[in-house]
Amino acid sequence: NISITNRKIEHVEICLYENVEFGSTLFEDVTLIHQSLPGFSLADVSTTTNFLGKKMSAPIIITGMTGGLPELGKINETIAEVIEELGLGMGVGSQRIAIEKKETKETFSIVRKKAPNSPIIANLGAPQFVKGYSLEQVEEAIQMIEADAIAIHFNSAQEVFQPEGEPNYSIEILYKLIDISKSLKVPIIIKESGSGLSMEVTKMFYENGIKYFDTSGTGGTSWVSVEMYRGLRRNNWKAESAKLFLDWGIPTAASIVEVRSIAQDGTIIGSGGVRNGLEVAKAIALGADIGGFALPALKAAVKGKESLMNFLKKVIFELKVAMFLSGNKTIGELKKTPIVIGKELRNWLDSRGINLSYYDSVRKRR
Ligand code: FMN
Repeated sequence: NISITNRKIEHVEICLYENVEFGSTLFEDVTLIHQSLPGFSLADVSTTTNFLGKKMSAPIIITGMTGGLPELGKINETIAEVIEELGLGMGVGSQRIAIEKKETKETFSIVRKKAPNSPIIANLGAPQFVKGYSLEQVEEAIQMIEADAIAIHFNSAQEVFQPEGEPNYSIEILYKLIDISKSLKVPIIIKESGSGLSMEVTKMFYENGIKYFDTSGTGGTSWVSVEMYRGLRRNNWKAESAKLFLDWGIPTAASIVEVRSIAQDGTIIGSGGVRNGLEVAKAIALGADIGGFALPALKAAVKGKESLMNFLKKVIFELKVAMFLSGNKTIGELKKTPIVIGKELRNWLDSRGINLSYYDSVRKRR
């Protein structure tokens, strides 16, 4: 049986060298309205935002990916240095490895050392809560990096196709997380990992006081595909079925609408296939508070600090241009900006019983 450390290296290697992006975000169905006379100059656009009690220069985070081995700790370190310098935020990858092997803690705690002032998000997997994880492990993960929040990732589609996966997603996870959330000083973020959060799942948590969500919808990294590549290498019979589910899930734009229509007062990270600053602007106009990137940040970070810095500066520039051209000086204004919703996304809303004009008032009321 492959060890958890080898698996992590293989995941990163596959994400870097294979095509792992499938499906659509449906961001192509979101259009911001051009305003010929914005009434201010590009330099006046302000992207500052508050997130988890901290001020950020732009509503952008790198979502949790890695840690657990020296090479992976190095990736965390690079991301931390860059986001601290730019005034953004980040998550770390699943900290299960550091809870089980204490000697790997440093590959996570380096993040807080390099980013003392930025919002940092801890990470554990939902299936661990069926196997005995409780408040103790959650507090350990948070303390390890002095986190401002902890993301609990849901990855049922990955578990199904992972050759050694354990797709056990009993309802006990819900009860445990609600219970744990009541004793924590920082919020729990309910996070998908590429298949998108639905209204139904959002409701389970939101009605019980958990108010942070990370959509991680389809259109970006497909974990079904990552496990398919691993399965093909091992001649695992499940790999063939994985092909059928490569784009399984809720497109990111649809997931943002689903989550916001329930969590009207919640904080939403729009992620999954977000690839540029224009898409961050679209995510926010549609109902998200923050845009999240994983794969493109990994690809840039392995090339070094400057490469990631340049990528994120480009994203911030594109966000500013989208705000300028749509006449929005602040992120607060962007949340209320008019949008046009195209056919497929409109059809998604219709089929899900979300009334378009009702939703328009929901997304703007924030
Ligand atoms: N999500 C987690 O919540 N925990 C993880 O440990 C984790 N590991 C990841 C490792 C890699 C190499 C990548 C690419 C993603 C990982 N993710 C993990 C999922 C991302 O946070 C994100 O939700 C997903 O990749 C979709 O975003 P993207 O399309 O921008 O990559």
